[in-house]
Amino acid sequence: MLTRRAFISSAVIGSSNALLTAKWAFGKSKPFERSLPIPPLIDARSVANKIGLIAAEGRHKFFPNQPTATSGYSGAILGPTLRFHKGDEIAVTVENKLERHTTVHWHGLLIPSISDGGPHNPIAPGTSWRTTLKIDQPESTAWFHPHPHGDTARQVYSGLAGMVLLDDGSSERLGLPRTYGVDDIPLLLQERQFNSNGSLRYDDGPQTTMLGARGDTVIVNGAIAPVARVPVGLVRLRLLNGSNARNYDLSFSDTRAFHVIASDGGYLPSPVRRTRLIISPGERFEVLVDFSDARSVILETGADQFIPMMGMMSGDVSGAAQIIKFEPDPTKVSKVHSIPAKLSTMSDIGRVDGLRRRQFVLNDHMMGMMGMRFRNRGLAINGSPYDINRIDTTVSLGSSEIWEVESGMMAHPFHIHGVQFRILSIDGRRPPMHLQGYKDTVLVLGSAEILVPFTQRATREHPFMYHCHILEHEDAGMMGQYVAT
Ligand SMILES: [Cu+2]
Repeated sequence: MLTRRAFISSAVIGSSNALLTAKWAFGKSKPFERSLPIPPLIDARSVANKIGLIAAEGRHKFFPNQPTATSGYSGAILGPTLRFHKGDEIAVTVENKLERHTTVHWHGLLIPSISDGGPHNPIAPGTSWRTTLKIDQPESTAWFHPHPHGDTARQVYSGLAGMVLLDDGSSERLGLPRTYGVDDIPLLLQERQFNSNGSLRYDDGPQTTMLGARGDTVIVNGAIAPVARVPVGLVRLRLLNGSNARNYDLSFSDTRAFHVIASDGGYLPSPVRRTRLIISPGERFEVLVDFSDARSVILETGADQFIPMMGMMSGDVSGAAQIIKFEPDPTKVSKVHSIPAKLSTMSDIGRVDGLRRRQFVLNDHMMGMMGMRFRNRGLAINGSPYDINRIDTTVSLGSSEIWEVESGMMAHPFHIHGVQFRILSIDGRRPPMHLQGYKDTVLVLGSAEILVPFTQRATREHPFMYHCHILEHEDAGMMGQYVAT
């Protein structure tokens, strides 16, 4: 088990000054023993663009000799990584062998809502769902996960999630690392809590609804404290935060810099040098890390500084942690040693005056409970908790709008289905460079203005969702529905 610094207590959570000094003081080092599991890759073209997934329960070994009950797609936990090529049509069949309804949402894909697995496309236990995904968007890292009405958090927590690599040939053209699992490594980050018998612990109480399910253990591709043997040279990490609620504040133990090359929707115009990177639930970033010095290094996270204070945290959760160790292996030949100066020709945002503006206020529990601002209690958007039978917003297909999103007391990762947007401002200021590319999820603490092009059809029968990607918030009502016709 990962140990945590004992002094991260509810008293310091929320106090950024205390966190800044406390952030780097780790407890005893972790036993990085287990090799990083790499989910099997299915290149859709190698199977005639026909993909079959089976959602089922399984048993996965987080701990030696102590299997844990989990769920996965065609395996005990998580799913295969799927590579889809631009221009192809992928026929997907999902068989539900779970004992509850599920769906499969293609997070980040630009597909019509009828093809997507939102709450309106449930798959009953023992049945199958067929869909066709027409891939027509830039190369990027997306993912898939359940999105059933009211049951998303538990299903993702139990292990249902997988990565999608959209491929348009750019990696080859740009000379980026692209050998899956060798120098192009998927890192699906999640936070879990375990009972002493090794079973996954999920508390049902109001604290979980309020703050989302959190834990004291970070898992990477389903493994605790793994070690990745990487080539001596440049390596690409595809970071996906698949946690229910936890934000990671990533950096390397030797404070080395790395380059962010892509956000949710694809490549940035040019690499952005960083030493820290915050990634919230639902977000993806691709980074290039230079292991040419052949030195081992650990990817770490600071404590989640976006948890509200008020002493609500019980236990030592979402604290600073060491996540994964990288051990460069001189016998692995690295093909890539230089970072391209230019990655994409992303268009300027252009004129935004005259565009329709809408406001979305994310009402969180604390305000609702105190009855300070809204009539209804609990989690909602613009005062209305999610109703599967109510359309909240209607946009015109082909138009662009500016959405102004305002948080409540805590930070919420706001996600919109079926779009890739651009962030115009965060709290009135231009976003940092690595957040200026295409996004489908933005962490909002305060306010954000986003420019959203609606290119995918969503009907009344199959509306798209917009919601907080803290999965317990989504399940409890911080979600709305929009139609694009
Ligand atoms: Cu939220």
